[in-house]
Amino acid sequence: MRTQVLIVGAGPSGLLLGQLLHKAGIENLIVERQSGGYVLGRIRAGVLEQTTVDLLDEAGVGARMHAKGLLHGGFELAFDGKRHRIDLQALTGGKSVMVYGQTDVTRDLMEARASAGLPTLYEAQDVSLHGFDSDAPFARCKMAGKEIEIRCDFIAGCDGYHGVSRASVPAAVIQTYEKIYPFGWLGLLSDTSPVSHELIYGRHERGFTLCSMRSQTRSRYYLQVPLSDRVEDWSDARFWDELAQRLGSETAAGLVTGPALEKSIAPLRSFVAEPMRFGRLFLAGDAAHIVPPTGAKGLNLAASDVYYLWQALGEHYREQSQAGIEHYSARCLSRIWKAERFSWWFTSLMHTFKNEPAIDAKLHRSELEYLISSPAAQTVMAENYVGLPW
Ligand code: FAS
Ligand code: PHB
Repeated sequence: MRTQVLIVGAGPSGLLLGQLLHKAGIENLIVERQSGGYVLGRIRAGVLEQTTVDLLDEAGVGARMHAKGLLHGGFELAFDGKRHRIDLQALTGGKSVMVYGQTDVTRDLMEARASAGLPTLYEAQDVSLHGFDSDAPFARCKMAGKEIEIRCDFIAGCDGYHGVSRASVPAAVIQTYEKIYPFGWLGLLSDTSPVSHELIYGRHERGFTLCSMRSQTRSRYYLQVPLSDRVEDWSDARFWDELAQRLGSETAAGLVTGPALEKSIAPLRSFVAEPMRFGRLFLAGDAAHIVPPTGAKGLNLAASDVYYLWQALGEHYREQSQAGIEHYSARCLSRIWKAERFSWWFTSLMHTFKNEPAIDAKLHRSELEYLISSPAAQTVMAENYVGLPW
C-alpha cells in the first residue's frame, strides 16, 4: 500500500489531521490499534478553546458542535464553602470556551472521514515504523493476521502517550520531561442535570472536585483520589456522598444524582518529549505531551499541534517549502510549555498534597485568596484558560 501521509492513531489528533489533509488534497491513511467503538467509548476531555472550535469548523465538522455545544463565559472556583466566579469574557475581551465532549468531537470526525470514504485501518496490530530518517519511510502492521506494508512520504505519530511512534525514536535523539502527581481523577458520567450552569473547580481538605457537563442533561464529575484507589472501590453511592461532602451543603443541595454511565480513574502527569520531529516522523498530541486535565488543555494542545503540522505539510506539497516542517517542533513546543506551566500551576493550586509541609498549604491558600481578590491575577488565569494565541 502507498499514501502520502501515514497517520498512526485515530484519536482526535489523527482524525482531525486526516480531515484537514484531505481538504487540502493530501492523501492520507490512518492505522488504529483499537476498534472504532473502543475509541468512541473513551470518556475524556470536555472543554474546547475557540481556536480548536475554529479548526474543527475549518475541517468541516463543526455543525453538531455549534448545535449541541455549550458556550461558557466563565467558571467558578469553590473553597471554604464559597464560590467565586472567574468572568472569562470580561477578563479576556469577550472570549469564551465551548463545552463539547471529546467523544462527540471524535464521533463527528469519524463520521466525516467515513462519508469522505477515507481509509482507516482499525484493529491494526503490531504497527512498526521504519526508515523515517530517510526519504522513504514505511510502516508494517498486521490486519486479521496478514502482514501489510505501507509506504509513504511522511508519518504523523498521533498515537497517544502509550503509542509506538515516540517509542520508535532512538533514545539518544529524544529528551523527555515528566512529573507524576501523587493522585488521580475518578470521573463519573451520568444522565443528570448539572449541579450548576457553569463548571465549578473545588478545593477541599478531602480533595479536589470538578463539576462539569456534556449537555443540560448529562453531567461529568471528578474527584481527586489516591493513586492506590481502584474504580471498584467506588460505588455510585460512595461517589455521590463524597462529592456532596466536598461541595458543601449549599451547592450539594442542587446536586442531582443518578446511575453512573461510566466511571474511570485517570492518573495525572505532566510530560513533554523534545523535539517533536525526527526526519519524516512527526509527533502530535498526547504522543508528544501530557498535561494534568485541570486546565482542560490536553485536547486543545493536540489541536494546535495538528494545525501546525497541517500547515507545514500543506506548504511542502503546495510550494515545495520545507520551512514549516523545519519549524514544526519549535512552534509546537513554545505553546506546549506555556500550557504545561498553566496546567501544573492550576493542579498545584487546587489539589491537596498528603504530608505536604504546613507552609505549602498556607502558601496555596494565600495564592487562592490573592487570586479571587486581584483582577490582574484573574486576567492571567483567564487568558490561559481560554487558550493562548496560536
Ligand atoms: P489519544 O490517546 O486520544 O489517541 C491515540 C490513539 O492512538 C488511540 O485511539 C490509540 O488506540 C491509538 N494507538 C495507540 N497506540 C497505537 C499503535 N501502536 N498503533 C496504532 N494506534 C495506536 N484532556 C482534557 O482536556 N480534559 C480531560 O478531562 C482529559 N481527560 C483524560 C483522561 C484520560 C484517561 C486520558 C488518557 C486523557 C485525558 N485527556 C483530557 C487528554 C485527552 O483528551 C488527550 O489530550 C486527547 O485524547 C489527545 O488526543 P490524541 O493525541 O489523539 O491521543
Ligand atoms: C471535562 O468536562 O471532562 C473537563 C472539563 C474541564 C477540565 C477537565 C475536564 O478542566
